[in-house]
Amino acid sequence: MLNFTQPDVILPPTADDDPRIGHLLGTRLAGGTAPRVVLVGFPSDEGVHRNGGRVGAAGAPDEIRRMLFRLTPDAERFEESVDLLEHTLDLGNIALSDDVERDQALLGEVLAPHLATGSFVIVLGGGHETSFGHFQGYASRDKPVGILNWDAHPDVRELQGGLGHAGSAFRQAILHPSGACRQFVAAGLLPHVVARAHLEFLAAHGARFVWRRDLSPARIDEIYGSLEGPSFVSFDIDAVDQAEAPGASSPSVGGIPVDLWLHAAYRAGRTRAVRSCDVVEMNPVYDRDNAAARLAAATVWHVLKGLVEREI
Ligand SMILES: [Mn+2]
Repeated sequence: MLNFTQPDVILPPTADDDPRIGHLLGTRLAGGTAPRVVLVGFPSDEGVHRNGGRVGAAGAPDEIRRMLFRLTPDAERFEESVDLLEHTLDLGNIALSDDVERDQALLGEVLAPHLATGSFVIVLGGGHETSFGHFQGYASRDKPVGILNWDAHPDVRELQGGLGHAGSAFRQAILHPSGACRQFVAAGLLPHVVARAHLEFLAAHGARFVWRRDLSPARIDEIYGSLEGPSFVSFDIDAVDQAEAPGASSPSVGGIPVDLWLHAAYRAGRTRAVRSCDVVEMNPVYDRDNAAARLAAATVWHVLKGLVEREI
């Protein structure tokens, strides 16, 4: 049974000559036509708990919305940006059970029909267990998919007692019996927080990784250019340096600077192969002055900017 809760977010002030995103979303959706973009919250952190991390990411979807709804449409491409927002459907947050496997299957069920009709899907997580549910939106319909994960860690850790968690999402996708995961790239890795065994796992499965120190705008473009087919992109906020994203389940020092991160978000929207994305591991409990929530909101904003500029 699918259940959604409506976001608990007070809309910001708005004005005709200074409209804000929260007032534009979904205002021109017509019955029978697929939304151009679908937003959905996955308020889960049980996978973080299982992984021994700091819980709190379950509160992220509404904190991200709170910051996103205050932003303006893209001032550089105003009309097109407004049009995209007016055709964006916010489904709210999926009502979860804290049974991670069941919740992930539920997320897959919610996403599959939207992915099938060609809406661009943006999932607001949740811990990184969000991404295995996201993957099921493809795998449950036998749709092969590539995955690009922006993260300090590759998240291919072993299961614990046969159970998945926030650190195992991509091991589960890569080993999934459907074979639906046909490409995996982890980008932004930090050698001081990555187990060598996980790099060996990637190599053994034909997956690629890129260290954070090797990233530049050109390298990021090249990574997007290497996507071989329909793909989803995962944005783990812990890939960004802790100074700029203090509200993360598992923060890291030496992470990606904000300008490169937002470029990666923009390219996700711009790149035709990319069909969906998720923003995960934002943790409001540890955030300072909403810095990580604002960063997560700006991540979504840059994906939307890229969508406006996407060449069809
Ligand atoms: Mn992660």
